[in-house]
Amino acid sequence: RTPTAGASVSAVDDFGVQRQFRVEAHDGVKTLFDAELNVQTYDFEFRDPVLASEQLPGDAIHAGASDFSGSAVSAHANACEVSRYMREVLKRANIDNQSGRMTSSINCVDGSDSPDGKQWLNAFWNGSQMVYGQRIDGAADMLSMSAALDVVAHEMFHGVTDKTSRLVYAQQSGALNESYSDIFGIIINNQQEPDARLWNWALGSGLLPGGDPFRDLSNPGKFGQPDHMTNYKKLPNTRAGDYEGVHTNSGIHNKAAYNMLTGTGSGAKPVLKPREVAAVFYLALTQHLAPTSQFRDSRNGVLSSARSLFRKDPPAERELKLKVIGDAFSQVGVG
Ligand code: ASN
Ligand code: ZN
Repeated sequence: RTPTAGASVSAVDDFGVQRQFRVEAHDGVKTLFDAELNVQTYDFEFRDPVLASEQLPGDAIHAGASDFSGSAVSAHANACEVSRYMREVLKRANIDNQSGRMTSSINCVDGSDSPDGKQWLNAFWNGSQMVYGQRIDGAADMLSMSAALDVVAHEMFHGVTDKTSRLVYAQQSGALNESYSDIFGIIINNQQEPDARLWNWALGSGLLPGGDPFRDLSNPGKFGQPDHMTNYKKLPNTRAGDYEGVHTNSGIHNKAAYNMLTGTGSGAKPVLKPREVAAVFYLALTQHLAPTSQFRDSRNGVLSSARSLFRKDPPAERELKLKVIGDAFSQVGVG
């Protein structure tokens, strides 16, 4: 018997992009598990994870001579990418900050939600792992909701929020919970482009039939979200009301993040680097917010984080950064 060992492999993801990722190899069988990052991906084989009779995460994914499916590659490679961003940029060791296992399940369906019991255009963090549905266009054409890195990062940051501030998933704290996930989703998805004015601000591009995304941080109104407190939607605090519109009112806080990332003061270029914005939001989320925090608390937490992170900057630079942040929130009516 040969011992299990890490191996780097290359395969095509659900968007048709060649990805490199690590697996465990044993006697010619590869398993979708990166032991170094502690990221593992499972197949739920078109069962409904909400049913009491079904047990997540499902089956480990193996490949011999044949390749891994595009859906499996997407979920695994994207989770590994978020793990690396957490480690390298945020100095966080995975979702639990203790290098704990990060688990994803693909091919999940919602039997009650989809007529064929197979198509389920959503993804969620269930309190301990990521769960992904998929789009099915015909017999063989399938796209996992894990294909989009921004969606994967969004779900994984629900895990980070769960382990840190524990923002209650209703009303303003719930909209903050949603917005922090959107913000890290977009920042991680655009990490290769240093100038945020050139970013793709849409979340979930290419996932839905027709390819339309579902939110846009630069233009929340495009998907029916408010971008200012004067248009805060007072939906009922019920499941049907999305708990007072946590996926709607998040647009206000998302737009503040967009303003922060693109704000130039009176200069020619954005004042804050994306990694600086990531750092101040991360510090705010993990150190300054609490379960019942409101939009105003996020503004104060982000400003406090910026004051401590930029304390060694020349005073004029620090003041400019703080002004861009304050203005970003004031422009959406969070004063
Ligand atoms: N995709 C949705 C989200 O992460 C599902 C949910 O948990 N409401 O917000
Ligand atoms: Zn969410």
